[in-house]
Amino acid sequence: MVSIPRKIARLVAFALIVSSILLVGVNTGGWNLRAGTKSRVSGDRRLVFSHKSSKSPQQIVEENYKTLQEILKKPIHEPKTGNLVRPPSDPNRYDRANATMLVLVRNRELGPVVRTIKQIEAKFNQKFHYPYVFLNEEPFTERFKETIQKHVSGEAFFESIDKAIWEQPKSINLRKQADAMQQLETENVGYAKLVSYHNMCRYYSVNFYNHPRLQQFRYYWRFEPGTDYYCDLDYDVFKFMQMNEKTYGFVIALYDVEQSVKTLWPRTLEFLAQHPDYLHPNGAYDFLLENLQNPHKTLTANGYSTCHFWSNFEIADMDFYRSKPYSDWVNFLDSTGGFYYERWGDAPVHSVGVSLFEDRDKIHWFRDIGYKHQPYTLCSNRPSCAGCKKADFTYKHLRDQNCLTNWWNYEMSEDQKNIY
Ligand SMILES: Nc1nc2c(ncn2[C@@H]2O[C@H](COP(=O)(O)OP(=O)(O)O)[C@@H](O)[C@H]2O)c(=O)[nH]1
Ligand SMILES: [Mg+2]
Repeated sequence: MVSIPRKIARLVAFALIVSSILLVGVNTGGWNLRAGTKSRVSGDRRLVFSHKSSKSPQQIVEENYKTLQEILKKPIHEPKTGNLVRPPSDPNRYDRANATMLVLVRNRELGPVVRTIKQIEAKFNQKFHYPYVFLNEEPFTERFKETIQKHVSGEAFFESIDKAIWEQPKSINLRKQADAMQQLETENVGYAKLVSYHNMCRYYSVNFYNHPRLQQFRYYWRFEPGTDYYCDLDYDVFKFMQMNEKTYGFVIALYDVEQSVKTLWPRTLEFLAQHPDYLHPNGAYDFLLENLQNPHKTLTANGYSTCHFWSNFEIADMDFYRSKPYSDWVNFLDSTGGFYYERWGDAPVHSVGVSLFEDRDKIHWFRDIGYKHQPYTLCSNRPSCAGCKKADFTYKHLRDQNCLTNWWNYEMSEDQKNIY
């Protein structure tokens, strides 16, 4: 047995104490939660992470990375659900799911967005002709619209975002915000002082699914300019979500910059104390509470592992965001100003929301979609994936950012693990 370095052991102990204090504060709500067990509802009322390890965080990083590589090296093809909908012979007469491709983008990102659209079309959408929704707080230029039209097979909607919804609320205390942004910058948090980035994170967390154009849609595939898609998809991923009752689909799972989400979890616990009935009995609590691989992150984020699904690719059901638990929660979060006094990202917000309020079996890891957003790539061993290095997640010094193995170890059922 290797002993944990003393400094880290102290941090872990402190984290446990802090989180217990927080938990005691909210455990009067009387909800039932499992604690590290796989039973649906346990008699234990504490929202705690109960897994222990005698290994050091560094050893866990290495072990988890090795596990990730082993998983990715295993040859796979498609989900073995037996109900995959194949490309129609005439996509123009295809009865599509109620779904859209979705991107928030600036006019100046035309080149990178076209590059990504070409890949999405070649791998998937030329076979199905799903529409696209382009969102922007500025009007799209004619050049942007005309160029896009040449590359999309489905209908394109170019939509403005109401400035009153996009911009930061008047209730934000400007002095407090300036001090907080300065502090974040001192801590090297990216985009600390870029208000537009905070607006973007807030918009994708709290507002996008209420955009008038998106009202007509249920599912969306979010993409970003400059991202890469490597694998052919020969089934309708939206119908896959619908027919298999999936709410949220992702490819990459990571830890976050802990200073950006210091109070996201404490605020969430305050909310849960008022709404314990919103919690799903089969939520992905271990994913949210893990503290073994990066204990300093869980400590700084006051009990939240910072693990999240990387939302720059996601396929999800907006009816979930429109439901009372998620929308009440994000409106509460918004009222605290945390999108501006900290730099809460939409990725942790979507991830915490879906992990608390949805059945974890409805969260799907799309192992067959090879994907890259700098600096992370995820590519399985699939013959129809081309151009990506398989089982090579990122640069060596960033391997500790991998949180997918936690998802695999703590949250995936055997059925989920064997779906490919
Ligand atoms: N319209 C608009 N889109 C934005 C703005 N800021 C970011 N985005 C978009 O939001 C997404 C995330 O931004 P990005 O710069 O890629 O953030 P990162 O991936 O976290 O580094 C991308 O699709 C951007 O094009 C903005 O101020 N206006
Ligand atoms: Mg990006």
